[in-house]
Amino acid sequence: MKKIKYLPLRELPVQPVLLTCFYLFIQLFITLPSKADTWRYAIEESSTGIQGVYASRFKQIIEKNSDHKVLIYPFGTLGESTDLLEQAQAGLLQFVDQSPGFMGSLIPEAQVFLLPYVLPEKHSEIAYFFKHSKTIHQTFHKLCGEQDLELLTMFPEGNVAITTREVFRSKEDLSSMKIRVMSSPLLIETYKAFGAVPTPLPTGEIFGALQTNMIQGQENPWFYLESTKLYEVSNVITEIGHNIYTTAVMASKKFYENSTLEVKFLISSAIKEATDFIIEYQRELEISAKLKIQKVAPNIQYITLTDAEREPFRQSAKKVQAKFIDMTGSSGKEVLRQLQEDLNDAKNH
Ligand code: 6CS
Repeated sequence: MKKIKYLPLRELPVQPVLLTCFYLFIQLFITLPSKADTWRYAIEESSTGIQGVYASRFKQIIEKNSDHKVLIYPFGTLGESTDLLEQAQAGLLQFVDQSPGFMGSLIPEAQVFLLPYVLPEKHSEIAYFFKHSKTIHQTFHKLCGEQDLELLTMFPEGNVAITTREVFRSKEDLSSMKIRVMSSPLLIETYKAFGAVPTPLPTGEIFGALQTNMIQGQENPWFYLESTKLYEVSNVITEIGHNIYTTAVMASKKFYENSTLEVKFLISSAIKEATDFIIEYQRELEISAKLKIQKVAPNIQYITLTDAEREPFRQSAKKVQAKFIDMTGSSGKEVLRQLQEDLNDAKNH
C-alpha cells in the first residue's frame, strides 16, 4: 500500500492555508447564500410614533443590505402591548418593541427604568447611557434571555409629562385624581407615593377614559400626547421632571439563535445604526410636538414645577426605590447598583 507522506508542519504552505481561512471567514459574513425570509416586527405605537420610525429605519437598512423583508405591525393590529411579548416568546414574531411599563410582571427588574428621578435629563448623558450602559447591554440582556427574548437595544422616547383636568402643584392636589398608568406594579407604587390614585389601563382605553372622566389624568412623553391627540381631552400639562420614557427592541430568542452569523451581523448593524439615529430624532420630535400642541391648544395650561415644588415628589421617589427592592430582591438591588454606576459613567464621560 502506498504510504501517505505528511508534510512536517513547518513545511506546510502557510500562505494558501491563511488565504483559505480568510476566504472562508469572508464567505461566512458576506457571501454565503441565505434564503430570503420575511420577518414580523410588532410595535406598541402607530407607524409615525417613535417606535414606528425606529422600526421603519431598521426595515430600510435590512432590506437595503439583504433580500430579507420586514413587515411592521403597528399598535392594535396584533392585540394589546402585553400580547406582543408572548407572541415574540413563542417565535410567532421575529421582533417586538415593548416598554418596561408593560414588562413588570414578566421581568420585574425591567422596572428599574421606571424609577422616578433616576434617569438623567441632559441629552448628552441620555445618549451615552443608552449606548454604553452595562445595565442594558449585559444585565437586562441576560434577564431577557431567560425569558426567550434576545434584547437588541433600548432607546428613549422623551420626557414624560402628566396631563390632567385640574392644575396640581403638590401631592395633596393629586390626592383626588385617578391617574392612568401602564400595567407595571412599580408605576402603581410611584403614583401612590405621589399621592394620587393610580389606575392601570390598556393603551387603547386612555382617550375614552379621560373623555368620560373615569380617570382625571395620565402620563406619557410629549410626542405621544401630540400623535394620539391626548391633549384634546386634557386641560393641563405638567412637567415634574420625574422620568423619560424608555423602550426595548427584542428578537425572539429561538429565531435569533437559529440565525446564521451573517444574519446576526446584519441585524446588529441595522440595530446600531437605527439606535444612533433615533436617539437624536426623538429629541427633535419632542421639541416639535410641544410646539405643535401649544399652537393648536393655546387654552391648555402648561406648567413646569419649580425645584421647590418637585422636592416632595423627589422625596417620595426614595420610597419607590425601596418598593422596587421589595419586588425584586437581591437581583433588583444589584441591577439598581449597576444602573447608578452607569449613570455616573454617563455624567463623567
Ligand atoms: O402609555 C402607553 O400605553 C403607551 N405609551 C407610549 C409612549 N408608547 C406605547 C405605549 O403603549
